[in-house]
Amino acid sequence: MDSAVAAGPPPGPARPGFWRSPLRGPWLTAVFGLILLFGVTILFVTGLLSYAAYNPDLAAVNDQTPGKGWLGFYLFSWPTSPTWLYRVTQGVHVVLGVVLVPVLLAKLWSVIPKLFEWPPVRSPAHAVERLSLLLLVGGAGFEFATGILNVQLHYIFPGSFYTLHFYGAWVFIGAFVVHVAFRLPRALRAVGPRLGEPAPGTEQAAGLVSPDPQAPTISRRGALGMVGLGSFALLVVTAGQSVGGWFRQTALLAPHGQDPGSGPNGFQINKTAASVGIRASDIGPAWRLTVRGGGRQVDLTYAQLAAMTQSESALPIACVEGWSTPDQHWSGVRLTDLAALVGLGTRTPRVLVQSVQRGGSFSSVVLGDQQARDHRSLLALRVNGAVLSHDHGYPARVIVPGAPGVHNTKWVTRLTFGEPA
Ligand SMILES: Nc1nc2c(c(=O)[nH]1)N[C@H]1C(S)=C(S)[C@@H](COP(=O)(O)O)O[C@H]1N2
Ligand SMILES: [Mo]
Repeated sequence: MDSAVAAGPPPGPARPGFWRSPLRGPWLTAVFGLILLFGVTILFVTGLLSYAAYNPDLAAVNDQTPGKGWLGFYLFSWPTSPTWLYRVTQGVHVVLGVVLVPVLLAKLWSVIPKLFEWPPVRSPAHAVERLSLLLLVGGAGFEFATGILNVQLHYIFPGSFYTLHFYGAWVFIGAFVVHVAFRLPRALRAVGPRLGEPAPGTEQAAGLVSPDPQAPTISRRGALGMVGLGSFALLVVTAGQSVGGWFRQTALLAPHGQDPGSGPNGFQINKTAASVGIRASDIGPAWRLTVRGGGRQVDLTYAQLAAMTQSESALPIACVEGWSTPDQHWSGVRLTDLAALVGLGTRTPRVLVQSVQRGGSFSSVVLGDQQARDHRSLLALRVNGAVLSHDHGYPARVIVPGAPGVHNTKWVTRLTFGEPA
């Protein structure tokens, strides 16, 4: 090893003179790092919230990450108010994730010379540090890549996206915390005392500054501005799908398109009836709603359901993919009124909701007591004054306040109150 060190790094990226950008230095790296510290913290918290919102502890049909063990220590029952709760937490998660991509790439670019550090391993402590960097960089790449593929390509990892993104998040955040603990003091020194000027004496120490820089073609502030502009451009072309309504037209990167159609049913459709194999016979005159609970069962035709008291709720749909709709005006039968049919009205318990759809991870879901009991929770028959379209869940769909879109099961045929016990 000693002779290898004495001989110096091999030709190529391990030589200090190989990297010649005059922009690299502790200040630029620290600014990107501090932005990521703030952004990643928000991503992590909103990501954990999203997992909690799925009611994973209620039932196997809800939990897509079995075996979470004590990683689920923080779970709580997701509130139904404010009605826009998940719309905001998940909109922030997805939009921020997209907007931070240029910052992440710029941060990685700014520290590339360190990737080729020579010798690769100096001591056991150095080996541990480099391994943690592998988890940090690999974890960041993995989380951003799986997240973006999911929102853009609409579940290319059937069923396993949650598992990958969830466990990936814990690995990444572990490495992130270690990294921040070691580097935060240095980063703060590099941006102080005055933002915009590298603090004297810190440049060489960090090993980021080229010993043989090329002439600059842009200033560091200019480079920062370019990255900011990139992030801003991404914000402008993605945020519209989280805001929904008119703003959807601005969401040029929205995977489901900018125009969800017009009329009362003219809002985003997650999966069309055809795409999940709903047959005309499933939702034709033979369709029944079965309500079970407390040892009783009631079967209702569409006409009987429509003859019950119809209640109204203005509620959004907010998908895990980050898109959402503004409030739609739903009308239908309250879940508490349906529970009352089997004698459970006053203390409506959790409910297993099942659709006519065969298979597919969203064909059934368990709603918590707080969701089933909320007077705004409906089995909706109509939206914005019209009968539900086939694609929005005709003859009947669930709509609950504050929850992820996945809780709003379409083409419902069975409600089992108190299940699983
Ligand atoms: N049966 C069934 N219900 C479902 C789904 C599904 O695939 N099948 N998708 C869910 C998801 S993930 C969302 S975001 C909402 C979207 O409702 P929309 O298509 O009416 O906008 O429906 C939910 N209900
Ligand atoms: Mo969704």
